[in-house]
This record gives sequence, C-alpha cells and structure tokens, in this order.
Amino acid sequence: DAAESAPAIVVGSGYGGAVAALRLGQAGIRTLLLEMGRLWNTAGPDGKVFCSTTAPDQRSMWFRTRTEAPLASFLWLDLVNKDISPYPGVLDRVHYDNMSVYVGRGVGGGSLVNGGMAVTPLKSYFTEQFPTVDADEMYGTYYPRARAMLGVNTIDPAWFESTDWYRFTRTSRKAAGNAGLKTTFVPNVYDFGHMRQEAAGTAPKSALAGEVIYGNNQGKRSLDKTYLAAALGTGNVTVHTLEKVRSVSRAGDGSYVLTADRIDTTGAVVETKEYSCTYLFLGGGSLGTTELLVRARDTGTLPDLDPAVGAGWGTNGNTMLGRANHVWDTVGADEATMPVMGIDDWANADNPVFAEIAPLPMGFEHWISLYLAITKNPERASFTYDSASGAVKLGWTAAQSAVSVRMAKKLFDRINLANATIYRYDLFGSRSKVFADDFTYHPLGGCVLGKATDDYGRVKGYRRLYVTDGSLVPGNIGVNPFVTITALAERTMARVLVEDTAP
Ligand code: FAE
Repeated sequence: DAAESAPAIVVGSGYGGAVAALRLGQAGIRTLLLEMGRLWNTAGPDGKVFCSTTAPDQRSMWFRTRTEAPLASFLWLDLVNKDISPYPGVLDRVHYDNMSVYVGRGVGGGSLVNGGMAVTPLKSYFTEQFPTVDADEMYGTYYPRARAMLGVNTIDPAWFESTDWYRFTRTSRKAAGNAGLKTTFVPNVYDFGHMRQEAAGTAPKSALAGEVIYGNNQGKRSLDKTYLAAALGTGNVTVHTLEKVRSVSRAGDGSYVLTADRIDTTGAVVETKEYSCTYLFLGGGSLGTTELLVRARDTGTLPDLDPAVGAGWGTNGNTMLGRANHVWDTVGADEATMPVMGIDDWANADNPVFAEIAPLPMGFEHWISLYLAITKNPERASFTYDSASGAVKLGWTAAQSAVSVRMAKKLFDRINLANATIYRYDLFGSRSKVFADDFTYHPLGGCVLGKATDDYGRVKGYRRLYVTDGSLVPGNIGVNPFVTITALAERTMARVLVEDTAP
C-alpha cells in the first residue's frame, strides 16, 4: 500500500502535540495528528463519557484487568481497585523497574486525567533549568499565551474560605501555618464558575463528584476543549485515533516515514499503516517521544540522533504522602477534586519542596491530609534500548526515589512536630509504607532542550524533526509541569514557523 502523506505529522495529542497542531493548522499547513488513545466524546451506557472513580469500569484504565489507582488501600484494605475488562481506557500506568509513570491516553493526553493545576514556576528556577532560554520572553510572551489558551482561572478566595468542599485544604493550610510554612493559591484549568454551580446544585457534579483521574464529565477545560478544538477549527488538521506510532525512519529525499499500528478496542492490531511527511513533530510525552527516538537511534533507523537522546529523565521529585489529623481538625466528607493550594517552601535553599494539597474524596470524614510533594531531587536517569527484548528500559533506581522521600520527610516531619500529628501508614498498599515513592505523575526529560535538541526543540542530527513535549524539560521544574510544557511548545512553534517553513 502507498504511504499516506501529509506535509506535517504530529505524534501525540497532549500539550506539546496540541500546540503544534494548532499553530501548524493556523499557518495553513495540512497536518495529521496521530494519537494511540481514543476520542473521548461518546457517552457510555450510563450516559456519561467517563466513568467514576468510585465505580471504575473498562473506561478507567489502558488495557487492564484491574485498576491500578495511586492510593492502593485504605486501612490497608484493598478497597480502592476494581476488576475491569481490557479496553483503551483513559489512564495508563507504565511500569519500569523501580518506577511507574501515570499518563493520559486519548485525544488530549494528560489533560484528560490530570488535576488541572496550572502553575508557572519561579522565574529564577526556570532560568536555572533553562539557562539558554530567554526568560523575559518566556514570562512576557509564551507563559501568558499558554495560560490564556488553556483557560487558566483562579478560585474566588471568599468562596474558598466558606465552602465545605475545600475544608480539607483549609485544614492542611492551618497545619502548615502552625509549622511557620507559607501556603499559596494555585490556578487551575477547571472552570470555577462551573464548580460553584455544582455546589449550588444548578449544574451536574464532576469535580464535586470525585471525578478526576479517570476523566471529568463536566467543568474541566481539557485540551479537546481548547487547543485541539481550535486546531480542528482551522480546517487543516485531521486526527487519527487508536493509532500508535511504532517506528520512525527517513527516506532518501529527507522526508520522514512512520509505521503505525491501528488497534481496535480489544487492543488487537487491525492494520499497520505507513505515513510520510516533510515535517515531523513529536508530542508523545516524555515516555512516548523518548522511546520512539531511543529506538530509532539504536536500531539504526535514525542513526545520527545525539547520544543525549534518552538522558536527563526525572520524576519532578514526586512523592505522595498522607498525614492523620486530630479528630477536631476535620477535613469534611465533601472534597473537591481540583487542588487549589500548595505549601511553598521552594525558597528554602536547604530543602526546596512545593507540596500540593491533594484531595482524597471518599464521601466520608477520614481526617487525612494528602499531599503530592514536588521536591528538588537532582537525580536523573536514562532510557536505553534493550536489543534482546526490543523494549526501551528506564534506569531509575530505588535509591534515586529515596532522595525525594528524604526531602519530603524533612518538610512533613516539621509539620507533624508542630501539630503533634503522625503520618498515615495504610494508604500505599504494603504495611508501614508512608511515602509513595514508586510512581510519578510528572515524567520529565529524555530529550532535553539544548542537549538532545537545539534551543528550540529541533532534534540534533536531523532537519525538520522536532520535539514539543515534556521530554524537553530536564527532569524537574519545581511545580506541576503542563503550563511550562505548553509555553515551551508555543515558543518552538513561533520560531519554527518563521524560520523553517519558508518556501
Ligand atoms: P502527554 O500529555 O502525556 O501527551 C502525550 C500523548 O501522546 C498521549 O495522549 C499519548 O497517548 C500519545 N502517545 C504517546 N506515544 C504515542 C505513540 N507512539 N503514538 C501515538 N500516540 C502516542 O504529554 N500537570 C500539571 O501541570 N498539573 C496537574 O494538576 C497535573 N496533575 C496530574 C495528574 C495525573 C493523574 C497525571 C497522570 C498527570 C498530571 N499532571 C499534571 C502532569 C501532566 O498531565 C503532564 O505533565 C502532561 O500531560 C505532559 O504533557 P505532554 O505534552 O508532554
């Protein structure tokens, strides 16, 4: 069969892919967007597009027979996870040795499953991580552009102080304050106007019905509602779903050749397709893009890729933990799923940590304060190609996770000491496991900007090949990453469309 060809192909429809598709489409360039997940726009038998977190079904996870939620247990009981049938569900947990990584699958990538926290890092830390990027331009142009397009908004502080739905956050704030720690409001892409209607009973509940990691049926401004809707609106962008790009090579004329497996909803490969394009944009995320390029280099389909491809990967220092509050410090039976506050101790040079005050909506009072700590863990790992199995492996070690745990513990020991409270020991599966150090929500790096690519995401060794996603970020950005990923992609597209696509 002849390869289907398009001037530009974008692999993956998360933040990096969505920005690329929109800006290409607006420039009048016919673009094909290939996404391995499904399009989430059709209601299931229950009338909803996404399933609930409390009664997950096949829609919850990517080809699993049982869900694998981040909080494995409650009172050590396996109450949380449920048997499901294999299906291209919206949340995946990718297992490597010593580390598993949560990612979104579907048109919109991580935006379909994430907490919506839209945080811009401190400019000084951005500069530390990206010394070759003009920070004034980022903070003057690309961050504001990204926030506007993503629909970032903030909770009304008066409503926050009064609503039962954020009692859990106020209780955590008080505990941090008792330890002399600073808390700060965090913007979000969830529509807070919608959330207040949910609270008032005038709109169907989503964030107030426990929905988040398996998708939100209401209120969330995920990429399918923002960047991707606009991309399709240009008339130049076509999306193919349930197509996983397997390999990339280059033809004699310099065009790129892609092989993609089209799967059905049982996961069976029903067709293997060939595509070709002049411009190739990789937006498969830190795992997806890095795996494709490491395999291409080491199997010889793109042999001139830089040795830095595969290196510089980190977890953004992610560590999850819970504290037990005193009985009089209630968190409430009602918890909104969208986090709106963080403990900001990043300026503490001794032990920089930014800890998101996370929800644990169980529908009853449990006195638990849950946190996702982002620590300044300097550890990095590399992806390597294993020729025996054909798999791409990640060299992250348990000792590297222990660095994040030590930093999180230092901060939360302070909070426990000041409040005479203790950690929860029952949330992460095995006995006396206090810190969830074996998974991350924030995979970053693998094709680091300025190392595997030039300073704009152009892949070294090849022309018209670009990376636009989280693999550009060198392992840590100190806050939740998607605003930075989006802003960097905007910066890449602005440059590339001016310099690389002129006739
Ligand atoms: P991503 O959004 O992962 O998109 C990659 C897309 O490419 C996916 O749709 C893949 O299915 C697709 N793909 C991959 N490989 C292939 C292939 N070979 N062929 C075809 N398609 C492919 O990448 N970040 C925040 O800033 N704030 C939060 O509150 C937050 N909460 C989170 C909560 C959860 C549960 C999770 C999992 C993540 C959270 N994150 C949060 C992280 C954030 O979602 C993540 O950094 C971004 O989604 C990464 O964007 P990328 O464009 O790099």
